[in-house]
Amino acid sequence: PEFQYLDLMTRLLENGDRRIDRTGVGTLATFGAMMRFDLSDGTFPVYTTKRVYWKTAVKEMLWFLTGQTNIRSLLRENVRIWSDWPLARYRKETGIEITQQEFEAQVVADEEFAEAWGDLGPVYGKQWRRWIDQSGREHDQIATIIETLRNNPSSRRMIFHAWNVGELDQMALHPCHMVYQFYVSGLDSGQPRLSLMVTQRSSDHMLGNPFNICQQAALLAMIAQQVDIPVGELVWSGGDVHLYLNHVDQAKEQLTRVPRPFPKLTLARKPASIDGYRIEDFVVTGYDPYPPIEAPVAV
Ligand code: THF
Repeated sequence: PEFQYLDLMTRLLENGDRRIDRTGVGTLATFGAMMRFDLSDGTFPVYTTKRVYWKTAVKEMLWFLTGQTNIRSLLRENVRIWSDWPLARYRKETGIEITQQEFEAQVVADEEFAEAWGDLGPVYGKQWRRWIDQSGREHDQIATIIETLRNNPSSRRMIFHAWNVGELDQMALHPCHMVYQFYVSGLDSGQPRLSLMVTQRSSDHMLGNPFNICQQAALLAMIAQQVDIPVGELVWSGGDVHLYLNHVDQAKEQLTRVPRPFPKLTLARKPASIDGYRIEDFVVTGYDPYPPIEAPVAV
């Protein structure tokens, strides 16, 4: 189960470096942490000590994979985790007092409004599928990974990256999970396993990490299925790992709970390409979480 996650939470509570962050909320932080999840038996690392809305997290991953950067397509899937940033910008630039719900309704109803106010700039999806280099050429980094896994699986260059330096200032938020690196073990023994290491520069331990871990496991499952290599490990590496000060009580509550076994993931069918997955394809069994814990997101 999720002892690594809970241990890291304890470390933040007991020894976290108290600091003021970009959002002004304040955090308890540590620098440099790693968690490893063996997923080779079908384990899906959805934490159990609070209910994690894994479908929302996987829908976000599917949205990244479409290459889209507008919250409109997320809202149509009822995913509201990215609304705070465009909403803050709208309020600031127009001075109009509007509730989150009203703003979201208008983004869904009005395409022009969505184009003007719902776009997050060249965030994850754009960089993953349509990174533009200095000559103007587009790079589909996901397609390249899949091709390399099929043709040269011992490559040390199976990486995709979202930290496009020249475009950072146009992004609503700089990428948190930045580098995705793939590795195939067991090639010589004929028992290959596909692993993924994610390097994350900044990690909100209470809200973001539970989402990120399960969506990264979902990505690994999809790519493994596409290239016909069984899943190995998810290795997660964090830079500034932090607990927001307004999540401390929630963290203490969560630490009183004894974790249960992780659920299992199976993919219901094999789509023709990485672009063919839908949320219905993710079949999760044996998820038995404790109740949700509400925590406000720092914008
Ligand atoms: N900014 C901050 N401060 N924390 C983050 O986790 C974060 N992200 C994304 C971008 N910026 C971030 C947004 N991802 C929730 C979950 C993930 C988010 C943002 C918010 C959240 O509020 N989750 C609640 C409710 C879920 C729901 O309503 O469906 C939860 O209890 O899990 C890290 O990628």
